[in-house]
Amino acid sequence: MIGQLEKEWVQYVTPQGQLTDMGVSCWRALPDESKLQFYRWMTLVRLFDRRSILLQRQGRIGTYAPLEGQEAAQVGSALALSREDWIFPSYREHGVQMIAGMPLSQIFLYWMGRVEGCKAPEGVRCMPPYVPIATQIPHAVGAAWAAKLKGEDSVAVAYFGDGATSEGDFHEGCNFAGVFGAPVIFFCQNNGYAISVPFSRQSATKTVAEKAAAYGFDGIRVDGNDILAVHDVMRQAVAKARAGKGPTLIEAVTYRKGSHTTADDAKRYRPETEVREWVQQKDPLVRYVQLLKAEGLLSDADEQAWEAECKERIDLAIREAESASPPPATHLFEHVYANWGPNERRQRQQCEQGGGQAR
Ligand SMILES: Cc1ncc(C[n+]2csc(CCOP(=O)(O)OP(=O)(O)O)c2C)c(N)n1
Repeated sequence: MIGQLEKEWVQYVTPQGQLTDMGVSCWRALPDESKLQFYRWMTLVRLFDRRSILLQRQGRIGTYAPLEGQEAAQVGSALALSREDWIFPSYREHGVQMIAGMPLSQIFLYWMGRVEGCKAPEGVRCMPPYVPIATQIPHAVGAAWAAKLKGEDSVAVAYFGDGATSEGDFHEGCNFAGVFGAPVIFFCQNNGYAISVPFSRQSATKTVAEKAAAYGFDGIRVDGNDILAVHDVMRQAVAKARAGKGPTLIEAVTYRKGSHTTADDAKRYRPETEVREWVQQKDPLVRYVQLLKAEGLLSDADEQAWEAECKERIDLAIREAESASPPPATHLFEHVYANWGPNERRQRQQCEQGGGQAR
């Protein structure tokens, strides 16, 4: 069913790692350092993701949302943004968070259930992960509109999945953005499923991108496993928003290789042949490495050296996150109610009397 969606999209690098006609000029225009940066970030993100799943299995972090398969969509889009842009992620955007400047240790802290994992360092314009589906969309539109009213140059990006397009927040956000010309980018990673619900049960239109027409702005569909194409499409959407030409809806067609979260079993609802095709033939990192090697920009030794460095960075981040002092149990009561009722007051008091330490 995902196969049926693969019509009329932007693709610069084929699954076999070859440049398409459209891809050649984009590739020539990019400096080598940017080409290598794409590879380095995708590798770091993938190794972080694999390690997180191991940590979850060892009971060292809580339920985790894997992203393997979506590295090109996340890295390619995030690298087209600048520090003044506002990012509104869902719970699967660890790659986007890293590029925005969120330290790896803080991303681990988030998955350990720590409030410290939500607060971006000063100057990092990345919101905490939004778990209630699509709620980040109107917030992103609001931030974009505010920037426009203030005469700032920044754009806002809402990251969400195909499932989010069924929520009212998506339609309200798009409608408002279209009417007011807000400098916002709606970046949908269509990974084919909302937990177990396939895209064909999510939408009566064949694509997400075509929905933009109803709101009066551009929608574009891109091979989300092709980092070169994703980056270029996002770069153009950002330039358009900065120039005051309004929003864009980008549909990056991709696939989550693993389960929805570590609490899910995707084997129960996805055909094995479909998974095999995406995993073995369409992987975003494998195809890009093939291209870099064919172009003489990456060797096996470079690859090994970079993977070793990523592992060191990840180890260090885990050590930092695990050495953080335990949170007071009273944190349970923070950031939930503006005004406490008698039950919350009593429970908090009991908690303080009990020593107030979690664990
Ligand atoms: C408002 C709301 N309804 C339901 C849920 C339960 N839920 C968690 S993830 C999810 C599926 C989301 O799918 P999609 O938007 O495609 O993103 P993906 O997980 O595939 O990245 C649902 C329904 C939720 N978190 N929030």
